[in-house]
Amino acid sequence: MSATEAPKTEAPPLPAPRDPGLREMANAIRALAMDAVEKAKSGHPGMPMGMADVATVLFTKFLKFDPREPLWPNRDRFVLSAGHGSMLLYSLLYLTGYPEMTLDELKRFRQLGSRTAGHPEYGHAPGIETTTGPLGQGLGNSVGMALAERILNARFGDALVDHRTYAIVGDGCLMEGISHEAISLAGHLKLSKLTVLWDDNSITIDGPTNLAYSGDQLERFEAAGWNVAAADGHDTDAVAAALERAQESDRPSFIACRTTIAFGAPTKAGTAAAHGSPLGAAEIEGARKRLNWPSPPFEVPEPIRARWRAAGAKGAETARAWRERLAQAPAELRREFERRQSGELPSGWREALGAVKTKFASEAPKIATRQASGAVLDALAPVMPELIGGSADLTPSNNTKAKGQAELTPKNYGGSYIHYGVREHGMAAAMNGLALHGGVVPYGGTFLIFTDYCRPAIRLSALMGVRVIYVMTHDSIGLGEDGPTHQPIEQLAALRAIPGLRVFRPADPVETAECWELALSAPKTPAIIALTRQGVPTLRRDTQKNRSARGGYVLAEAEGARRLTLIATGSEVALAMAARDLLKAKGVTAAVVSLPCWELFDAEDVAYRKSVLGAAPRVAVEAASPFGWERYVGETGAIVGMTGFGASAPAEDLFRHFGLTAEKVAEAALKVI
Ligand SMILES: Cc1ncc(C[n+]2csc(CCOP(=O)(O)OP(=O)(O)O)c2C)c(N)n1
Repeated sequence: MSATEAPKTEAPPLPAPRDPGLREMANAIRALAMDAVEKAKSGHPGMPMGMADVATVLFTKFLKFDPREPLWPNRDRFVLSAGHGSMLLYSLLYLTGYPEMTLDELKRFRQLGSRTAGHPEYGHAPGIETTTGPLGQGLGNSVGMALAERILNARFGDALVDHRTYAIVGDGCLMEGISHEAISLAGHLKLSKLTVLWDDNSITIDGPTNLAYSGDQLERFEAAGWNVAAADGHDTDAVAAALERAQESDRPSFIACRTTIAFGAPTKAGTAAAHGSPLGAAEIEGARKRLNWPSPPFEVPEPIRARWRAAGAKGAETARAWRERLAQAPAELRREFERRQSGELPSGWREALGAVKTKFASEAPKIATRQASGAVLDALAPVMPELIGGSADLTPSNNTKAKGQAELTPKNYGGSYIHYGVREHGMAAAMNGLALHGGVVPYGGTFLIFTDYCRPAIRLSALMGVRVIYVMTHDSIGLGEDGPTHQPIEQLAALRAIPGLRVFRPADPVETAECWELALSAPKTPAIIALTRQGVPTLRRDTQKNRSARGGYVLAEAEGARRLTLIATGSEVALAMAARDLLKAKGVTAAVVSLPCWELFDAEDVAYRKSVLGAAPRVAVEAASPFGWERYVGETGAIVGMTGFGASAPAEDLFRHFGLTAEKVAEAALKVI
């Protein structure tokens, strides 16, 4: 039998459920999932049908939520990491009474403009805490959410912050590499209020998991410092008992829930055929019989619907009691809590940043922009308690730890600096979770080259529109001797290709402060700040305006009629300035444009862009792939960049070797005018 072929014989009747009432409620999920997938002619019925019992126990007995107040800050977080099972989440939101998740939305599953996208999308409907679908990401997010809870609990106390985070993962989530980073980070940090429920059904798309996996997940989690348990995922008592025990653990909890994919389907249950295709009319009819669910499609019998609604209504009282506690909290604490929840930054942060900028402009240091970034953080950390920094084991290189920032440890969740370990992907996914949770503003560092190790999570930061700041240093061949494995070439272009992400590459210390200001003041936009390892001169002496805010600007106008425009970013802006001098000596008047952020510049109106770029021929300079620069230099311009990989040598030798010198830029310029 092939993996997707269903057995011919019909399965025997289902064993009697432990709790018929709960089974009926779970069957409502099963029916809605089958019907919605069937109507859409696409989707994944197997997972929701398999995990329906587990989810019913979680949502009726454990999860603290209020559909009428879905953003209540102290709610438990629920993450469906196995995002292909989205109908599980949508059914739960509908059944428990989230007003925006209507039956009509379920009927419009996977259709354009519906709230019920193929995979859960953050922002489409209240109750969807994060975007999932790329397997394992949700698990990574849940670690960040559980961490945010501990951080805020340390600051605001049990009365205001005391909730749990639950994630449902599948075999796929656990096979993905990111799961390793996520679970070992959570275990290390002893995130005891995180509970992961595994849909242990031994099925993936290709067939049984033993085609590709022979490890032991319980032992694996245990080795990572988790509390582990196993339960029959269709035995509601056993699931409830395991969830109960998880509440007592001083470690994060992992519960393997043994389930049958597409539980109830007569011939496809337990097979890969039920993973990602509509079951088909005959199979659905058979499932309705086996599950004793005679109702027509999309109809939930009133008594069962009423029980679900009652379960959904339970949280209102808990939410009300919490609001009362907030109202009774000392005024200053309450204001600070509310400010942090809203994402509004504290008064004084711009002044603190402005002071560093002024200092840079007056002292004009020749320092690496990573050092300038470190100085910015030194100034911001004391006035921005919500800043939660970290690095994937490159703290001294990334300059990410501000003076006075305490380390966050399992003994001190009040710290604001996280040693993420060598776990770039886990760090990025956790930062998404931190930002989604709210109350904190995460930033984290590694080398720019290793954005490749974070990319799936960076992409989701952009897709969701969350304020995560990636501090990515060692941003070109300027890092020198570490060589081509460490020298980013195509990374800037690849990051600029991600919609909704802002890629900043500041030229000097003043621009570094400006880019930080821009990254922080965009509450719904993630940012990459690409920073140099090597020293760069301070080019900007003016500080009145944030000139990086328009993405690009004329740093030095041509002396006389402009015959050429040199455009550069980061460390190459100084190089362009030197080329401008060489050209001047040859009688060519050139302007230099600094372009620290393409995305902001492209959002400016045509008149502004034209005024900056000018009508004269253009030459772009960036020690990276030329990919994409054509848009600014046109067909008649030139691009001085890196057409291949770098090499291992001192930085100055590399810039010379690869033709990234003022002389070469001037030479290229003379050819285009
Ligand atoms: C990173 C990533 N790789 C591949 C996929 C495609 N995909 C979706 S579900 C799935 C199999 C997942 O198996 P499992 O988690 O066991 O789900 P189940 O079959 O039990 O529903 C795959 C490979 C994906 N969504 N994300």
